[in-house]
Amino acid sequence: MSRRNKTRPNSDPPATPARKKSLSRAVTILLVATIAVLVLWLSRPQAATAPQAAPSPEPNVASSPSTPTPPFLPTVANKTAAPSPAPAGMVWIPGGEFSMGCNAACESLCAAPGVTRDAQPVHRVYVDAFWMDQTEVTNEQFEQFVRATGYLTIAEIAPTKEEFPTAPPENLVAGSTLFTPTPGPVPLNDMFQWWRYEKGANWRHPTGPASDLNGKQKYPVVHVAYPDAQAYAKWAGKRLPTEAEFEFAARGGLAGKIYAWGDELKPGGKWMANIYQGQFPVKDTGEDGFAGIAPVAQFPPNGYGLYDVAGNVWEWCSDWYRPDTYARQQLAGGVSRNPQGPDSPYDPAEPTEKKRVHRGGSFLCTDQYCTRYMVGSRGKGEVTTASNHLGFRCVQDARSTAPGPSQP
Ligand SMILES: [Ca+2]
Ligand SMILES: [Cu+2]
Repeated sequence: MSRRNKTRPNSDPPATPARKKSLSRAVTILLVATIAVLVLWLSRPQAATAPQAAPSPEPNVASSPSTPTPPFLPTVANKTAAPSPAPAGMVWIPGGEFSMGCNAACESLCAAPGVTRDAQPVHRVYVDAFWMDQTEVTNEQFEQFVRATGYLTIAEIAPTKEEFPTAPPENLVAGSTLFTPTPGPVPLNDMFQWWRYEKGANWRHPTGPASDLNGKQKYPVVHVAYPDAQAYAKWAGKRLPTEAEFEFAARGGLAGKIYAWGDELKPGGKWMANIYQGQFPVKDTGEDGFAGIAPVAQFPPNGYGLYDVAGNVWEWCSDWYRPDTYARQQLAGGVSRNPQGPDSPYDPAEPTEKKRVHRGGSFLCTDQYCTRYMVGSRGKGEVTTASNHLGFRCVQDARSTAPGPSQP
């Protein structure tokens, strides 16, 4: 229910408060709650007898040698060849067994303490083979869907008094969340300094009512809430990826690397993803070639031929978000097969919000604040909340390879 109460996009910053007035408090609550959850996990009887401990409640896992960190093991990809020619714009992801998550190496790179803690511990996961869109869904692809169906996204529909009885009437306007640079340096503890609810912002008007899609056909579609992404996927004969599918695919056959391409942020001095340079959130210097969002596929693809699995825009996954999902899987033991996520959402920072997983990070990710362009890290967002740095891509099961109508 957060989108009308001056929501913010729930992903890029480390915390996910949806309401402005509770923001700073929520950040504090998030940190405290995250630690509390970990403490609770450790105090569970199962945890005490588990062969491998749940994530440490210590503030700094990296510097705590007594905490066993499960190692990354090699990725064992299936050998099965693609059963048919690839549907247009999709690549074959062979599936297989891999080590999913982040270890202390991710944590130590992030300037926002604890932000990647929900991606621990590293645990073993198996996913079946599938097809995956090579790129994020673009404006021109989304437009085909809207033309064919007349679909209206959530950001285009004014909310009603019935839905939000306590919202002041002036807030009951269609719109979405928009990043706006600050005039000067600000403390990074209040993300409402750079996020605002923009009346009239939606996928056709990505930076507000005065903006349009001219020249942006190949840019990822943004301002899509979860049901919007789902509706597109269904129309295209596809579905949204699970979080495990996304990570298996994003790792591109590598194992335990910090980034989708390796362990070095800029191999040979070359930027590998559209992220943020310059002082956040004042000025994006665009050193990687793009200040702000970029057209899809401007950086080298990963090992499976996927573009922009890091940076550019966050991408919806189908799993509900919980910070302890991996800890639970670890405690269950063995290899987690085709995990679909928990049965219900829970984010201690905003316990009433229903959030699903975001993956990949965005053009706003920076080591000054949020390094979740790292391949094992996780994001999250309330399902009706969209923003100008959140998009999606689809997958298709190996057995149903009928090409959807959306791929020209
Ligand atoms: Ca950039
Ligand atoms: Cu980020």
